[in-house]
Amino acid sequence: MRSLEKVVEDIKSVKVQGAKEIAIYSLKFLKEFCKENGFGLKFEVAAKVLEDARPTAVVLHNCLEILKKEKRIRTFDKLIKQLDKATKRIAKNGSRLIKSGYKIMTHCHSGEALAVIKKARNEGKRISIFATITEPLEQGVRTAKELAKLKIPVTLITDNAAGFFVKDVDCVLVGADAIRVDSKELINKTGTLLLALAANEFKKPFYVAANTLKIDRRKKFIIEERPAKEIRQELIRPGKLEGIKIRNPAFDRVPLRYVKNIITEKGVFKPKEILRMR
Ligand code: RUB
Repeated sequence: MRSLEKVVEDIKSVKVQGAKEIAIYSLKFLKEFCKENGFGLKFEVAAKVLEDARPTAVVLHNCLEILKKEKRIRTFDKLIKQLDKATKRIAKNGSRLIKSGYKIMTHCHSGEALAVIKKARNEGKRISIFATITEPLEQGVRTAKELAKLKIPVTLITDNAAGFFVKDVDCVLVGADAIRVDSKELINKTGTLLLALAANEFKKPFYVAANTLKIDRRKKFIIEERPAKEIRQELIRPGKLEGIKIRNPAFDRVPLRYVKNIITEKGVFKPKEILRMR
């Protein structure tokens, strides 16, 4: 069994990334941990450490709430299965929005958004993708590589060029770390807000692929700020930026009015329908 420290390190360093994958990776670890240690204080501490590793995404939190109530080992498998099944349904539901010939813009690396793209392609639709590099960690390159491997035509662009190219696409499709009920916001990788604004300006549908465990009713909510050292190394070498403060938030807050539809495992919904979901 991997140590808790190693699992946390894999998550913090973004070796494991994307809200769903982070939740599944943590659940797999906690399942083995609970087999040895039960659901007592040790579990609570380990769960909290994992939740705090990437505190913005809500899936793991929602899964832990269920586990704390049910306190059963088989709940881990149930939740992992539920998340994987949700992705398949999201793919199917989302693909209905994608027509053959569509150009789609995406941002960062979202397993759920990618599942929609892959499904559309598997259904024989001719589609092509614009993927933003996604500064500073360049997760969009991973997206582009994954698509290229599947022979899905993909163009990699800088984040700054998203506004330039958005007028040429048919829709924008991104994932979600959380859908905040109280503030009526989509939370996703930094850069998502500017993309949503640009898409709305050019009247391009802005779609979000998100399972319903991403609905976020937490009272306490923080946007993770990541270390300055993730910003280009040549810029932050000692002496280069003296007297300059660097900030590196990991996620954007996007008002849901900019989102046309949220694609979930239960169907495709308007944001206000998601907010009413129990
Ligand atoms: C990833 C990101 C993804 C969401 C959804 O950010 O913003 O769009 O997490 O991913 P990071 P998924 O790389 O910082 O984790 O659809 O895979 O749950």
